[in-house]
Amino acid sequence: MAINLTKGQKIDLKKSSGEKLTNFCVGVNWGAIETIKKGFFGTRKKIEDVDLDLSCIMTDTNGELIDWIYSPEYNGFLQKNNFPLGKLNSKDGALRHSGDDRQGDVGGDDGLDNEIISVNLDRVDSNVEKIFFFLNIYLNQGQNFDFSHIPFAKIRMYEGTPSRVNNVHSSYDIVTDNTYAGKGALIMGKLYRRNGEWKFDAIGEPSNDTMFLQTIQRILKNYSK
Ligand SMILES: [Ca+2]
Ligand SMILES: [Ca+2]
Repeated sequence: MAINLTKGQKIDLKKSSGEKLTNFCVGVNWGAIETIKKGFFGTRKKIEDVDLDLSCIMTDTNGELIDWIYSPEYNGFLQKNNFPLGKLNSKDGALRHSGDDRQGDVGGDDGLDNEIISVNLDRVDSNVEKIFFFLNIYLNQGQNFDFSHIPFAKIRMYEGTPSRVNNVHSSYDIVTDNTYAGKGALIMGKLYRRNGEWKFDAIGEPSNDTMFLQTIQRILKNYSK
């Protein structure tokens, strides 16, 4: 049975068989906003793209940023402002992002996650103490919505690949939780080492950050030390 995560819940990374869970995916599944417009010539469907960005950062025992995964789509801006450029793989090769999805599912839930970070805990650099996962809505010009407007948005940890879900370990539903209404960013949770084992803490802190750089600052200030 998959665990329904709640804010602040700490869980062991164990399979139902009791074995350690070391290879898994952290994925987010969401839909575009589809509305039916009634007009003089009948009804038509309006589709508004929803660009969620799943990212993560890694910190060391001092809480300092030592690695990151976020979209290279923002590199023009990042370069101009002297921030580290976006990339889809961690330096140690332990975490890999499936790539940027800028629309969300159209025509209903396809059952697959739109952005996925694959994790192999056995390959994580020994200097990495914590791995934080977070989610931001990227709003194009003229767009104005928050988590509560998205038809569905679910985060889960599962065994499998970006295109195949074998076994769901845990999940949480963003849009049906009132905590996330009016918010466009979310610190989902962290993987952390404790006595030689990896554990997961479902932080679940929403915010109004309009860019992922603000969310990174928030994590480094409040959670990484
Ligand atoms: Ca995206
Ligand atoms: Ca999907």
